[in-house]
This record gives sequence, structure tokens and C-alpha cells, in this order.
Amino acid sequence: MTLYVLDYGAGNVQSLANSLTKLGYTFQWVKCPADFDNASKLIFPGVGAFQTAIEYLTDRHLLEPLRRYISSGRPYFGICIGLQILFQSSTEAESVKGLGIIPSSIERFDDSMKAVPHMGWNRTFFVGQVTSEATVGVSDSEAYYFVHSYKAGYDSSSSDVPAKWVHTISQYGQERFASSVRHGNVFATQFHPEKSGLAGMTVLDQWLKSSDLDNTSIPSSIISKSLPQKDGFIRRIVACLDVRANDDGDLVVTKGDQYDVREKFSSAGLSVKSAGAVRNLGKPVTLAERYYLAGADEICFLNITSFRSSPLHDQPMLAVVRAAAEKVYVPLTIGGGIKDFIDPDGTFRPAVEVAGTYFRAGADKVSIGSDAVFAVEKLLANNNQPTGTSSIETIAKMYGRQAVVVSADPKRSYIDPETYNGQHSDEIVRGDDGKAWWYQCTVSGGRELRELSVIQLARGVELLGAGEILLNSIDRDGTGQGFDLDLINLVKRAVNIPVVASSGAGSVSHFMDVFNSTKVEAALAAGIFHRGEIKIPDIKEALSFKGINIRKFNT
Ligand code: 1PR
Repeated sequence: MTLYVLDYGAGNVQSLANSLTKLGYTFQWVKCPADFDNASKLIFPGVGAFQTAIEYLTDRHLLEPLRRYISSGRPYFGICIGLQILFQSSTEAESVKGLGIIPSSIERFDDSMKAVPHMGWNRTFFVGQVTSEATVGVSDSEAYYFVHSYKAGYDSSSSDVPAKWVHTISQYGQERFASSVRHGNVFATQFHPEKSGLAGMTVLDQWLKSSDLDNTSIPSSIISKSLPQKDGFIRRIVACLDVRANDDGDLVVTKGDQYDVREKFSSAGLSVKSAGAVRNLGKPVTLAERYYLAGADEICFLNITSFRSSPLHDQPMLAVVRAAAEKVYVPLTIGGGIKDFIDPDGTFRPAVEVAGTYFRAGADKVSIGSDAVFAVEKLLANNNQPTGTSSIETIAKMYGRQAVVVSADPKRSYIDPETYNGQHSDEIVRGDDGKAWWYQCTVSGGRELRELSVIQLARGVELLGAGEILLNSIDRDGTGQGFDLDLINLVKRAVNIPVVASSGAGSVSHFMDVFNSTKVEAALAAGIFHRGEIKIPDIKEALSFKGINIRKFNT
């Protein structure tokens, strides 16, 4: 078998490369049109925009050779955008033609009742009887990782995927869509097998092992649209690793109390020497792998002092990302220092280049902190008119909005009735003790307060094209007092993109509270995992017991 992988330059293909290597396969990248002639199997992975993908293939004279490859009957496996380009068109870019192999259109999810992008884990269902061989390793008892705003509909509308193509369907909110398609030599998944732990590895392996696929995957006569309506969307548990160099220059996982990561002199048993040192809770890659194996649905690295130096020169951090991507087969988010900067030699390095370096190292998403605050300040000063130049916009344009997370670091700003001037009056929260506050944005890891409120930030970054908000709370960080539910509800109601609740988790019940009392898509914790106080499977078991949809422990 000569396996080729087609990389269209957007997003993280390194994870697929790592998965194939882990499974023991060797492969080559498609570099020129002639490579299609040499391929006996082809995988086209990718996230991002329909138009960007088609234009990339057209500009490099790869589109027609790809079409010829598929019509030659040799096996094709499309992942995410590799599924969508099989269709005639997409409402994402009406004037752009897809390959037209599947005679219907890709459409946007409806965001009136749910967050879009559909980002996270979901279940798949077969629509008819399938032999075990015909499943291609997909299982309706497993969950898979999705990240997309557009879908191949399966909702009885005229643009639905033709029945003979549907392999599995999934449901997000009230909408059902084809989560995988299969016919003849073509197999494609909307989900990312390379990011779906062991369940995804099984799909890749089965497809690679199978000889040419038969033409009779699922007889259309048994396709039924009367499957039970059940939203399979799963609430994610995210493990976060704050990373920085310690005083000896080694990268360590640290953890602050309200963002202060230095050991306190008052801590029991600490010598004078230890007091004031950067708290060291372990090695980044070791901990990331441990959390992956324990069932974390996503891993987040935050390079918390990156604002001090240029990330493109931060080789140890890039090495951490590369090494983690070889061990962790769930999504990896990397934050810290994602912004435009100028090298010491005067060379301008745009944020999109920084992000691209992390994607090529194995990150799936980048998280932007301080620079998002500055971008929204500029947006407001420009009467809410985006200029297309911010880090959020340029990265979202190139890699898709699902690849752009904004990490917000708000802090309560308490109101003094004597001096209050009416600012942010529609965002005021009142506590039981009579105190009132609004949530003020900060930059540089909480070191600097800005006038912007977290609601202005959330709405602004959504407008600029962010795909998700990682919502920290400086007041709750490291306290173990539980998530700030007021903050989370305020932000969640303000935007239609997914929100990850962060800061303050101290017990299993805090995860129940956040999922029961808010509509947040994911909950993140750091300290309780690093100190071994709570295990991820225990959280999941408790959530599942209460009827909250989780991904079973399975790596
Ligand atoms: O501004 O784009 O360079 O990004 C810097 C990033 O580093 C931001 O995402 C910012 O949140 C983060 N950061 C900066 N300084 C600190 C610090 O702690 N001194 N960490 C910091 C923020 C907060 C959470 C933490 C949760 C959960 N860490 O990510 O993991 O609060 O903690 P808990 O479960 O223990 O309560 P830029």
C-alpha cells in the first residue's frame, strides 16, 4: 500500500501524521499532481473554510487530479473539510463549486438555539443494519470529536445527503447531520478520528486495513429517518496546564492562587529558600499524557509568561507542543503570546505566523488573551467596524474560526455607591451580601486592568471571528470555591459561540453546578488535577449519574 496524505496547509495535520505513525503506518505527503498517480490510498484531512480549501487545491493544480483519483475507484478518506469538498457546494461560499461527487449542499448550523461552531464530542448512529466490516470501525457506543460550523444535513430537507451516501448520523441540538458518508471507494467523516482517542484510532486503522471497499455499504431501502431524536452533544472536561520557566529556566507546570504562582512563605514546611519560587507541579508533557489517559476531553497549555518574549523563539514551548501531540490524541489548545510582534532584528512576525507555527507543531486551537482585549478596544473605537487586521481575524480567516479561542481574564470590579458613575450599568451583578460589581478585563496575566468589560470583550471577539471563549476568573482562580456562575451566565447569554468555564473548581459538585446552572459547553480545571485531589473519571461518573452527557472513559 502506498498511502498519501493531502495537506492543504490549514490547521493541524500533524496529529493525523502522529496517529498514523502510532498505528505503525508510513505515508507520504502529496506534493504535486503526479503524486495522485502513485497513491493506492489517500487521506484528505483538514479544518477550515470550504472556499480556502477549494482555492488552495485549484491554485496548486490539485483539484482535478484529486477528482480523477476518486473516480479511479481507489480508496479515499476525507476528514472534516475532506468530507465537505465532496459536495456540490456550501452555503459558506455560494459561488465556489465543490467536487460535486455527492449531489447536495453543505449548510450552516442554526445558531438560534445552540452555540456554533459545533465544537466538542458527539455520538454517531447508524441509520440501518451494518455488518461489522461495513462500519469501518465507527461505533455507535463511542463519541468522536467534531469541530465545524457547516454540516451535511439529515433533516428531511431537499438538500439532505442522498440516502445511499449516509454512513452515520449525529445530532447537535435539534439538527441531525451526516457525521460520516460512505459509498464505493469513498469514506469520509465530519469528525476528527485523529483527535478522538482510541475510538478514532480504531476508525483510521480499520480503514487502512480494509481492502477496497465494496459498493453496497448500506442498502438505501433500509435507511430510515425515524431514528430517535436525541442530542448527542457531550459536555467536555478540560485539563489546563499553566506553563512557565521556573527560576532555573526549566519549563514547568505551575498553578497560581488568583494568578500568583510563587510559593508563599507562610506555606507549611517551606524553607526560606522555597518561598518565593515558582510553584512547580510537574512536567508539562508528562502531566498532559496523564490527563489524556485519565479521560480528559481536551488539554490546554497556557504559556503564562509568553508576553515577555517572542513565541517563535520560544523553542522549549514548541518542543512541549510537539511532544504532547505525539502522546495526546484529543484536542490541544495552546495559549500565550499569540499576537503580532517584531523580532529583535526588526522583522515583523504576524500573529497568523505564530499561530501557524503552533498548528504545525500539533496544536488544534490557539488561545489569545491580551491581544483580544486590545483588538476589541480598537473595534469599539472604530464604531464596531472590523478592519480584518487583528490576530483573531487573520487567524480565523486562514485557519477557520474554530481554531481561535479567546482566553478572558476578568476580575470583579466592586462598585462604590459613593463614586459610581453609572458605567456598565446593564452588566452589574448583585451578591447576597449586598455588594455589586461588574467584570473588568485584564491583560498580561491579570497584571493590568482595562476599562473594557468582559461582556464587551465577549461580544467583540465573537464579531471578530473567535470560535470559543475560555472564561477564567481571577477572583476564583485557585480558590477551590467553585466556578463563578454569575460570570458564566452573563457571558453565555451574551454570545452564540461555545464557552469553557474556568477557575475555582474544588470538588466534583462544582462541575455538576456549572453544567446544571449554566449552558456552558465545557468546564476546565487545573489545581485539583495537578494536586491529585480529584480524578477525571470520578467527575465523569458523577455527571453521568445525574444524566449529564459525558464521554466515557476511553482513550
Ligand atoms: O495574554 O495572550 O499572552 O495569554 C496569556 C495566557 O496566560 C492567558 O490565557 C492567561 O489566562 C494566562 N495567564 C497569565 N498569567 C497567568 C497566571 O496564572 N499568573 N494563567 C495565567 C491563567 C488561569 C486558568 C487556570 C484556571 C483554573 N490561568 O487557565 O488554569 O483558573 O485554575 P483552577 O482550576 O486551579 O482554579 P496572552
